[in-house]
Amino acid sequence: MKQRKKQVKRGPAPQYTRKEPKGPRIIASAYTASAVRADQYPEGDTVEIAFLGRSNVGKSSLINSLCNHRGLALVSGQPGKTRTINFFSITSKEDISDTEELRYHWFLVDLPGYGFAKTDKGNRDIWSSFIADYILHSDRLMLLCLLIDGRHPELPIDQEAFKWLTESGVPLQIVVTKVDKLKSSERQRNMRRIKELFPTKTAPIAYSSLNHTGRELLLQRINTVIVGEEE
Ligand SMILES: Nc1nc2c(ncn2[C@@H]2O[C@H](COP(=O)(O)OP(=O)(O)O)[C@@H](O)[C@H]2O)c(=O)[nH]1
Ligand SMILES: [Mg+2]
Repeated sequence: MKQRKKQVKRGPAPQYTRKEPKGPRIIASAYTASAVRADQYPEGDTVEIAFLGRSNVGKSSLINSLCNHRGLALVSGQPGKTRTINFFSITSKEDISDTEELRYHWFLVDLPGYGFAKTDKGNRDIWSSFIADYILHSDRLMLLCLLIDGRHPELPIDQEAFKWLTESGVPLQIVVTKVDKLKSSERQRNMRRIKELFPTKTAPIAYSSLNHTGRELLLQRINTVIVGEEE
């Protein structure tokens, strides 16, 4: 008996599009300049988002994770090596519909880590004066991300830095690093503690450069600032 061929109804062909993350994302990043004085800052009116934290807090790793660019900022076992302000030119994009996207150009500013230079004198500055100069005088600085190690919420040097920054009036975002190293209960406890010790307008963002936890949240926050949607 001749077998009747089963008729197979085909649905629409699958769309082989590359799945992209939701929200704004960085599509280009490149080192642009290093500076220790104001006359070495890049010229123009490009807005800046700066990153600051204790040496070894995980700042370089976070910058590489955020930009999805391995090796952009140097990840180093030698804390305190980077002693200049480094500017990275960034292009980020945001889809506003299936056919329209917006692109933003900004500088990511990598500030030298503090808490490294030790002197015998009691009145040691927590960071070099050129970092303070930059924070106080850059009128293009829209947001400073202060990085706090998730394992060490209570370091006096971070609290000193926070106090100084709060008094300077710069808009702050606390980013809690290395959260993959914490057990869930410890992570919750430390996040709560950091929220108490470092009160800011927006909640601290938990970040892991190992698995990119927090990346979308931080990119969203940066985008809000760049677009000027914050009051
Ligand atoms: N497990 C883990 N390790 C990290 C993370 N971020 C940084 N590290 C490690 O912490 C050390 C210091 O990181 P680095 O990015 O150089 O810190 P920086 O001195 O603040 O720039 C390096 O050994 C990194 O591999 C993270 O999110 N998770
Ligand atoms: Mg570094």
